[in-house]
Amino acid sequence: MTLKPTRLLNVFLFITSLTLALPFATADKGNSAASKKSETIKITLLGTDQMQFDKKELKVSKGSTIELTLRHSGKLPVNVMGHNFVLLKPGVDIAKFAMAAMQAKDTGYVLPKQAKDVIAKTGLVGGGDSTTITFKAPAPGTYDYICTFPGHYAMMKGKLIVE
Ligand SMILES: [Cu+2]
Repeated sequence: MTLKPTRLLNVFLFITSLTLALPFATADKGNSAASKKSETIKITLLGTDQMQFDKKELKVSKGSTIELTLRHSGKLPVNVMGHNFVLLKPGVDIAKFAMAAMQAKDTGYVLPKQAKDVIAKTGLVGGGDSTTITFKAPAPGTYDYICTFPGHYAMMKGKLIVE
């Protein structure tokens, strides 16, 4: 009794697929170890019609990637009660920064020259809108975030803690 040609072909294909799968299995292991190191943390921050962020403190682990969604939970339009999220570099004077940013209506209330003081920022959102940004967690420490819509920073600010 001899094997039929189709059967031989099947055996051959089976062995080939095993050989091909092996290197990929090893590569997969490496990838999952790397992805564990740089986990993505999803945060939803609300801005309200009462000129408030719903969170005054955000905690993330070092090395993580932050996916931050800023959602305006109110109804007021962007020109009346617009909100953004601006994460400042350490040592930046919040009041000075916000006063200068007030002039920047055309660029979402952050002057282009202020980019050097900013780690990450969103655009402005009005009632019902949301926007999402992704950025790398900065070095361990505490960072200020504010809304730079004119007059909001005193009420709308919080701390991002990287640990
Ligand atoms: Cu605001």
